[in-house]
Amino acid sequence: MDRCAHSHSRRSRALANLPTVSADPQKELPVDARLLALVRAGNILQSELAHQLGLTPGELESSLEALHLAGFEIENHPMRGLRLRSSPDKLIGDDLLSRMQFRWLREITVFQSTTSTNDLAMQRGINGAQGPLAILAESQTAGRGRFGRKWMSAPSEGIWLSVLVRPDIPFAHWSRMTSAAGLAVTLCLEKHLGLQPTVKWPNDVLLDGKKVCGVLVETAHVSGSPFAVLGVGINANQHGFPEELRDRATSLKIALNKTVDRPALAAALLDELGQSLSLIGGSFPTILRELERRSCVMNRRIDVHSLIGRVSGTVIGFDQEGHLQMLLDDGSRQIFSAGEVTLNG
Ligand code: BT5
Repeated sequence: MDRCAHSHSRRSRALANLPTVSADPQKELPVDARLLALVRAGNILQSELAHQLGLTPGELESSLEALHLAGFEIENHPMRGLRLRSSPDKLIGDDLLSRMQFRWLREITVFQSTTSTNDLAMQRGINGAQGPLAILAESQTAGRGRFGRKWMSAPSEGIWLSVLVRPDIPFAHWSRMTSAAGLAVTLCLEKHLGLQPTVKWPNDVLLDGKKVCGVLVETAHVSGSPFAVLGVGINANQHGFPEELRDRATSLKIALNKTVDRPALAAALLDELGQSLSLIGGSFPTILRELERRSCVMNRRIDVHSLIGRVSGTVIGFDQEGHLQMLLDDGSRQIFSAGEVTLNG
């Protein structure tokens, strides 16, 4: 049974009690998201804050109280006014909204625990949700990768999220979303954390040759209406991995030797995903160019394991859909739309 996050708050409209927050570009942001954005931006007098939010002093007090209960430290200086001093290491919809620059999602839902955020987003798509919407979870009990493989989702140490989208481009181009998501993660880690990740086709983001992120794009058609669920898992604050993953997996904390601010990272990632997804139509060559620069398989000798078996060769590029172009050892050229890559040499 899925449990929604942060059900300890006192008021009905408290950020913690409502797992789903509206980010609909047509509507104003929820009041707690606007409040957080204002007190994060710098000091603001309580009266000015109430005025900007359209709240009575009593309503503002109760908002501040709810945020305090949710773990936000907002200091109130008698002269300078209110300022956000710290926020909790929890993923909270209003907090994410308050940090995002782009309003491209209609809603964000955060679950404390679920089977898989991809399952939930799939279900929303099947039920007819238009999206775009994002579903995050602090913990997944059945996180999955491709081909039904298991994705280890350490509770409260990663970013486990899925986005439901119905891209306005021909279905034949939808596989571009895997490339778009890989680039979004990579740019996010570069810009936000100063890291230099590489992308291992088709769906891994690596740091120091180890996997820090996996992408799982799933599509479905219901009543003739297709949708896609774009699942992204980022290892953020794990300080180690079980034996079977130790030599293949890493986390941002391991790479940086410090704890990562997950809410800030999640918001930056959602922004980057929105930007990348907006380029999968006519601007897809831009994504490809950026990906090629960051690809750890480009011009490399690799083995590809796919439906046709295992072949060896050299990567010569990516085609206009982001598929892998290879020069095989027998001199022939081949394009792969899916498969598992092993680097050689
Ligand atoms: C992937 O599959 O890399 C896609 C992972 C997508 C996970 C996200 S989390 C949010 C959303 N909800 C879900 O249920 N899934 C998505 P694949 O390329 O098949 O890689 C799976 C393999 O990666 C496993 O067989 C392990 O070897 C390895 N692995 C498992 N957990 C890992 C982790 N936390 N970090 C690094 N490697 C891992």
